[in-house]
Amino acid sequence: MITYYNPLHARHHGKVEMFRGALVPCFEVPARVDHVLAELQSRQLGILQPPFAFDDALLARIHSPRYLRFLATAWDQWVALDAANARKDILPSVWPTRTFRTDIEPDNFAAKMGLYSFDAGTPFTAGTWVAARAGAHCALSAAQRLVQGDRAAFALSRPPGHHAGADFFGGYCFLNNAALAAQHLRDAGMAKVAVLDVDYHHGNGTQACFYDRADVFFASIHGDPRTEYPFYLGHADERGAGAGLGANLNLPLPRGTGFDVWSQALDTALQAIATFGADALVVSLGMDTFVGDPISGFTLASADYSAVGQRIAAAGLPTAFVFEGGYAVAEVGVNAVNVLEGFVAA
Ligand code: FKS
Ligand code: ZN
Repeated sequence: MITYYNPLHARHHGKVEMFRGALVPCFEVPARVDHVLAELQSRQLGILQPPFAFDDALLARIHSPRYLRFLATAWDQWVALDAANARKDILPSVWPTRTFRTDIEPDNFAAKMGLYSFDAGTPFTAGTWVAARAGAHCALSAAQRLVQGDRAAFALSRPPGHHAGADFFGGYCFLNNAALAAQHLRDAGMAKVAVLDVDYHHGNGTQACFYDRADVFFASIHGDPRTEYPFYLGHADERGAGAGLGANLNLPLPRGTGFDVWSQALDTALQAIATFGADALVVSLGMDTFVGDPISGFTLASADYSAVGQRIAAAGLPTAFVFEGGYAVAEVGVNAVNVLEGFVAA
């Protein structure tokens, strides 16, 4: 399977995130991708290729121009405030909640950070834009590979993407790689595209990107938002709006759910995608459903991931895998590559 690996991923390396009233070391670290890369190489599964050259205009197919302008200049704005800022990550601390205006971009930098974010767990660092942009190009490249007729491709990059919306970052995500891949498949002429999100956390950003559209189906299996991040989206009654009604499927599951029940949800999601009649599939491949994950609550075992890959392959669709979460760093490589190997073997 062709793998688009983003060597610039390590330029995004947050120091701390806000967690339970304290700044704690980031969970989303460069070593995550290094472990997947090492496992791909030791099993000789991924054929590494540099991404295609894409015009950044493609990013604007999903993200708003003012948001992209902000991401591209945020670090320079931060350092311009105070040269000493260069040694610190940026974290937002003020947000426009209900009744506030979001149509006017404030001049104040902290206010801009809040306008374009939704949590204090997502540090913006010196290399965040460079890493996120290259990662998005990897996801677009994986999609392009399907356009050229490949059965599957893998975008191995970070930061992840599925929490990022048209004009906001959060949940360690800045550019929505899966949404960009799905949109690219649409723009290349695939009439119907499905996104299957198997990360532990609901892909609120991806859902929001396509919620009122009939051409992109979004299915997600995740921790129940009543108790699990990102909390404010991902309920079962969110079925899409307008033309998109029926093209959104949320399958929230309680903390503690194991592979028996989780895999039934996977079959439900894949059945819905088949009924939808997708021409291609984008998988938001989060590995934080693993029993050993430090911030999540499902109990999948490493061996289960081979079966996940097999079941996804059985859908018979051209499939772009896009790497998302997974914080049991030592096991994330084995688990992710188990999915890919299960897919290839099927
Ligand atoms: C731990 C605090 C929750 C935010 C968790 C973000 C999860 C991100 C992710 C992604 F795929 F985007 F990386 N902090 N109780 O895994 O969904
Ligand atoms: Zn996650």
